[in-house]
Amino acid sequence: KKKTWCWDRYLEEQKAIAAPVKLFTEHQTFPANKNGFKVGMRLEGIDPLHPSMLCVLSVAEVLGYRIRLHFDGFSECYDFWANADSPDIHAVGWCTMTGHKLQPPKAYMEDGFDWESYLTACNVQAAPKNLFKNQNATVTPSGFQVGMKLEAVDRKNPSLVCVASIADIVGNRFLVHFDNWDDTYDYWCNASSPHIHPVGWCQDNGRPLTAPQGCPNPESFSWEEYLEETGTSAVPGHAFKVVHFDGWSRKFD
Ligand code: MLY
Repeated sequence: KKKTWCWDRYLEEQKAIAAPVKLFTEHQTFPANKNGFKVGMRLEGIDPLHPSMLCVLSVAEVLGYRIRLHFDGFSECYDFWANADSPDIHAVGWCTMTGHKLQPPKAYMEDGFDWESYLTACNVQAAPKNLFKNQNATVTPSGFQVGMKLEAVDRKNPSLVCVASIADIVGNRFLVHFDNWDDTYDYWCNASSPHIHPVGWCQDNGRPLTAPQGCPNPESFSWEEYLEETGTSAVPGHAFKVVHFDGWSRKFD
């Protein structure tokens, strides 16, 4: 007779112990509705597959400290899970307040969308502002400005370090975008991310730098020329918070 799998026997066989429950925060332990989000509430949030876009979302499911978010008007197959304190979600009105474009529900793509009439028409509630824990991270990382260039790991192709730009800044995080690539490669990180480096890092470390897509001579890419051509500047070296080893160039500081 086939025995069913169970933790006790598995741990015994593996001569392993379970990580003690006390190591976990209460949010990581057992499902209990410890967050105030309720199914049906509306909010604004980053699309994980297009991190440059903020979209109209609704809470589809609540499980412990996790919430399943749904893109209004789109298939459930795009739903995703987030922690209730995720920095990727914001209260209704946040986009307008911060000058971000909000991607409306599918049916509202053509005609104008506004939250007030939408909430009334659908007879639904906006998630109350006090549920969003991330709104006080307002300290802008010093030195980073939208449009500045850097060298960044392509997290979908982690062996590549590529020519990238700062595409957006929110609180202490910024959006890394790869020059001439679509936004599906974009990611949000902060100044202490291990995935980002100052202009000149690849050269100083004898590693190949992936030039922008469509660059006529990717082999002979030169930062000096590229910055000049695009009228942009490099993120200053001192803005990066990752520990730099002795001997790494600071020529762009
Ligand atoms: N093999 C992939 C590599 C894409 C790399 C994109 N990075 C640089 C943002 C392709 O050519 O589609």
